[in-house]
Amino acid sequence: MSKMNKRKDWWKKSVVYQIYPKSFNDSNGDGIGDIQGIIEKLPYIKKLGVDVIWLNPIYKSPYVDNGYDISDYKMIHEDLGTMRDFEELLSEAHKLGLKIILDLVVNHTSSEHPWFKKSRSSRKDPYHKYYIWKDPVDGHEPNNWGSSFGGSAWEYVEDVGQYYLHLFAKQQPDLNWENPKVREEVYNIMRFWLDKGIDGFRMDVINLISKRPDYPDGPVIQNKEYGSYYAGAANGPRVHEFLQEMNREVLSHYDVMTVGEAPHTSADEAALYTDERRKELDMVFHFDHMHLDYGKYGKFSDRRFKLADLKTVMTRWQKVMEVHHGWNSLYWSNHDQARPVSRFGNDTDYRVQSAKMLGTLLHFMQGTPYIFEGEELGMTNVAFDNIADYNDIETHNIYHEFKTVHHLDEDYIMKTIHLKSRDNARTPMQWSDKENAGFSAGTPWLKVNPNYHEINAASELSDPDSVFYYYQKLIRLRHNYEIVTTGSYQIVDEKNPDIYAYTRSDEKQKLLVVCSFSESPITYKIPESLRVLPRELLLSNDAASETEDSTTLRLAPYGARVYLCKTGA
Ligand code: TEU
Ligand code: CA
Repeated sequence: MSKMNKRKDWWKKSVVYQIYPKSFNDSNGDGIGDIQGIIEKLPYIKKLGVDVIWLNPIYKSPYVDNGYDISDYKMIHEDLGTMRDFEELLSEAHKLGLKIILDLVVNHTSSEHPWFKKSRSSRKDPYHKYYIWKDPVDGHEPNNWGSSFGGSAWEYVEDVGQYYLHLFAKQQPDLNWENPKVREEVYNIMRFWLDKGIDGFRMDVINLISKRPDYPDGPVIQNKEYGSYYAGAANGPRVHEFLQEMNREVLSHYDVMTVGEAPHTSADEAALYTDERRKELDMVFHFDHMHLDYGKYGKFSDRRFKLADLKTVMTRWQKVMEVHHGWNSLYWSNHDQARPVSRFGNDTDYRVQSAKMLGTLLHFMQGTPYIFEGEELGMTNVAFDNIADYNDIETHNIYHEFKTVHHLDEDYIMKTIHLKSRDNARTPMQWSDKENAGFSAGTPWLKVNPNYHEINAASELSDPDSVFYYYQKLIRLRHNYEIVTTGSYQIVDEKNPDIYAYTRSDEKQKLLVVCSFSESPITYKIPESLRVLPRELLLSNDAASETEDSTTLRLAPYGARVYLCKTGA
């Protein structure tokens, strides 16, 4: 029975904690994180203060793409546990006031899914049209699209004499959303989980589900071998129609939250997904800030982001969502991205300070913040010397492409992998300085970051000045100050080369957030219009802040401050 509650926007005041189950906590010593392991850590998650847990895929999968290749949407992957384990997790989480959202991966399935096995058997099979098949053009692939994981996005199958589309690995065939039977199957899967009482979905590359019917060639960018599929597959002609149908048929009947992953989507396009009047999704993950350090070959580069670009991108998203009744998702990292303190901060001399600064910068913006497991500890990137120590399909593909297509040298290739591999986020959670960082009594499926002796939950829980307790304060301030949810964003001193400052305003008060990206101490003059206001220090990541006068802040390297200024009666 679906919950016919009026949909509430509880997610606007929530903070989400993302768990990559394989890497979170191993309860049975097989080296793989599992659902019972998550249950063991619910008190830790509750102590942090978050409201929602997002689980990366937990379904049956051959793990070609670590669960983003699903072969049974209604079965729990045997490595993670059983359906009873999941139901126990959901029940225990709800008892603690924690909501759980699942990862909905319906742009594609695994090639091991029974639907695909039937689809590829014959053009006449009723399931054939569940996927996207095209006849060869002049004996070749139907167009020049490349897969996200290297090679062509088309795979030829002799039995049917056609190519099928896979925007990701060839073991991840794209579903044909033009087929109403496919859409009904997806809605059925969603109701299956929603009727168990889950609290929503993160929707994997949901903006790719509607492809342009002419499947046009794409431009060859980032020195790739094949054309980009973004123009032909991102934000396609029927995507909003499909999502409004999904909302009407399923989501509107439940009190749930949705966040759609939307690569290659501008703020203006994203507003069409998240404008609550359109009844599609509550928010989307964009990638504009994730692309600021892309280089000649795209993601795998040794370029560093520029603060000016970060200010431009974040400000654009804040203003567009505000104007269009939309809502932001706020994140620095996830299971696909490098660790924030390594990518945007300083993970050596100023690791703790810069981790706290990055948390401050993000958590006072408009939107729902997402904390990826270990971010609350200031966990860092890893640097495995040998490519064989990496697991991720994307990493292995780029290694091969850089070697065989671009003939780059091993040192440069490994440098870009150290900086950008998705395995940076997937090394086991660091619980203690015990063997395997307390993650497993067995051999972890992916090596633990050797810095777990210094960086781990146990040591941070016993240190009142740790990143963990700072994140706890960030979350508490969001819960306690309505202005963090509702205030209007305004960037301050935009041209400052070292400082990112902004305000959030309502009719009576302003939040002033000042964050330094400099590795040197900075004397910062508060802009005239703000320095005259009475203000209260809400949060700071260094003690010096206690002794400041009203006009000048002396910020330590990566210093951060949050003030509440009274403007009205
Ligand atoms: O990621 C989609 C996506 O855009 C990624 O390919 C991203 O661009 C890339 O990982 C950046 O390096 C989603 C999932 O989050 C990812 O884990 C899956 O591999 C992918 O879809 C296919 O399901
Ligand atoms: Ca296990």
